[in-house]
Amino acid sequence: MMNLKDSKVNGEVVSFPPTYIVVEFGRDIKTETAQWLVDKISKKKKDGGAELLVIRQPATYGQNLTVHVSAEVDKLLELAEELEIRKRDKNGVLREFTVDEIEEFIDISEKDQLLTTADRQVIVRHELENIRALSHEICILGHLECPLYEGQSIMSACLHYGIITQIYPLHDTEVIRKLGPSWYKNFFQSPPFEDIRTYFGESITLYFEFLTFYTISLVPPTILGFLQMFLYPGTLAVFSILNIICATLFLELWRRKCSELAFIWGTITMTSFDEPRPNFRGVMGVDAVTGKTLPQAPRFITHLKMYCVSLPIVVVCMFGAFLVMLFSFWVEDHLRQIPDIPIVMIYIPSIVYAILVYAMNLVYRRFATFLTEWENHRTQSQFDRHRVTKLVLFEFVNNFMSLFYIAFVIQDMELLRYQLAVLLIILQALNNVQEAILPLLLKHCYHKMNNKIPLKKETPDRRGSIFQLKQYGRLIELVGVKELDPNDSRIQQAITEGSMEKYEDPYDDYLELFVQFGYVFLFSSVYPMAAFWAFLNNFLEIRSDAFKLCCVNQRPMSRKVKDTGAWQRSFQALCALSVMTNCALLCLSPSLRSVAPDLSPVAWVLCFVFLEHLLMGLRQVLHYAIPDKPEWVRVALARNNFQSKQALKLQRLLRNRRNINQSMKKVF
Ligand SMILES: [Ca+2]
Ligand SMILES: [Ca+2]
Repeated sequence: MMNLKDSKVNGEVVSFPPTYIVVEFGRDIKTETAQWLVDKISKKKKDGGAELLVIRQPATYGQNLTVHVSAEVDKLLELAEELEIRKRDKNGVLREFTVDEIEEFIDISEKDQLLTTADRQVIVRHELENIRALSHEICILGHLECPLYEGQSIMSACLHYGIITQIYPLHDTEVIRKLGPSWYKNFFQSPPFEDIRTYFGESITLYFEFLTFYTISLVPPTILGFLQMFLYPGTLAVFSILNIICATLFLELWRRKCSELAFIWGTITMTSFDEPRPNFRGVMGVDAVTGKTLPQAPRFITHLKMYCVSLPIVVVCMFGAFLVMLFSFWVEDHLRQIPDIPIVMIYIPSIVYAILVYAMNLVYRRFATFLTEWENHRTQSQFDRHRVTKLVLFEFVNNFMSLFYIAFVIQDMELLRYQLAVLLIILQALNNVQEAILPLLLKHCYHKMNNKIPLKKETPDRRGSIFQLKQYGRLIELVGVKELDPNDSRIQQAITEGSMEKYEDPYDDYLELFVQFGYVFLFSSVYPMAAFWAFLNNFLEIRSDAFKLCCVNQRPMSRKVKDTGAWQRSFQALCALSVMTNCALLCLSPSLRSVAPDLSPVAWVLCFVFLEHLLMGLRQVLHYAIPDKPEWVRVALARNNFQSKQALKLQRLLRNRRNINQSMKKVF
């Protein structure tokens, strides 16, 4: 697997383990600040450091000061115990790893293979993020304008102030060379989930599990769609109802699958009392659950901020987006009424609207992240959940409101069908090009350009003007930090990957599926072929997203998750809404109306209410009939609980017996 790599520095061989995390500093970092940060990373824990290994990259033109962070195997194992990382022991039982019991997990000679690269990165990243400001450190050294409060994560603060430009893990080229092709070139096998989890971590694996599960779940609606279109055209009502049942079943079964996966991965026990996220602000205090000293902040303030400030703001933003949409329709309507207007003019409002939506999205995203940060959620999963909820509400207005308008205000079903077809066939295909192929082309061009201007290595005797040197970090002399061998392949790799696009979390990929799910199920009674096009796209999506992760983006940070969080709820809300829209569309459809032409409008409304309640009831029944966790997971969880209680009892018993024996000895 991974061996220690040797670097030669000034004749002496420096052995430096594989780089887990690369830290790139800002262009005009001060020497004292850089030294302070590097010391923090390598200092002993009792002095507020992280006890990690640091080595710097030799300065090259155009590159900021960059350091590689790593740790020795023994240190990683020790930290794995501290972080309560769960591993399978030799009997195949998943439990918390401890250094004392290492022989029960793996032979001591193979100890460097126990932790996956994803584990190692999580550990190193965690240690970096947990360098917290001490009580006397009121600002970042050398930067009075960047205040710190006690217990704040120094790395997060530096990222925030731009003192550190990025912190990223490096790809493991050997692993990716094997993993990539078995994943995106393999068209008729499910993705190698276990390998993906080992390399990318739980959060990304869960996305691919979800994508695969959803794609398979699209098969019944696709078949139903074909049957309805070509064999039984008069059965639209039956088709719509079956379609909604399919969607409901898919979401219920996914929940079960999710808890199975979370159990196997050992993440099912994650709670809101877990480790606070690095940006969590609070006064240092004793944690009520673990007794450790961690930042503490009352939860009710977060709730107050969420419901009294964020919620009204989000609603106003949604309303604003809705008004923009209405205005674009209104302008288009007016343009159509002008006689002899060139056809191009009519499309201008839609184009302007599309550009506006794009711009609004960009601004709103930053804003939503800022708001969620301000709400101060304790764990990463809470933060993600609340951020996603805010974003999804806004995206809902942008993506679906115009279709609602066409369906229920203009009531032009031909136009609606045409719009859906364009969105599902052309836009999805274009999106895949933009997602995976375009960045690759750009990267290719960038490299061609870059190769023409070779990176010049700076040698001590060929130093440029002071001005240039200041820019490229040569003047920054770090005490006690060794330098990588200039021929080390990690240097070029860090430079290349540092310029790649970041992949923060699978938010955009989930969003794509969310929007598609809406197109397929919200208006399925108008466009039954939607499921087929979605299926076709997702079949390619599994590959293009895999390709994107392996070849286009920076290696993402591995993250632990136990479920699809806010997405599960968003999909469920969409599913409930699709019951209403489909019932309404059916009650409006001329084919159904022709069955009973004498029915009064009131009777149709009653008909809608009856049908909608019936389906909602059915959804509820399915929800109760299918338990969230499969029986075996519940049994296994109960057994784990029981066993740990027994172990505690046994420990207590042994201790008591020892105490009694000792006191007996004293007596006699
Ligand atoms: Ca796509
Ligand atoms: Ca995607």
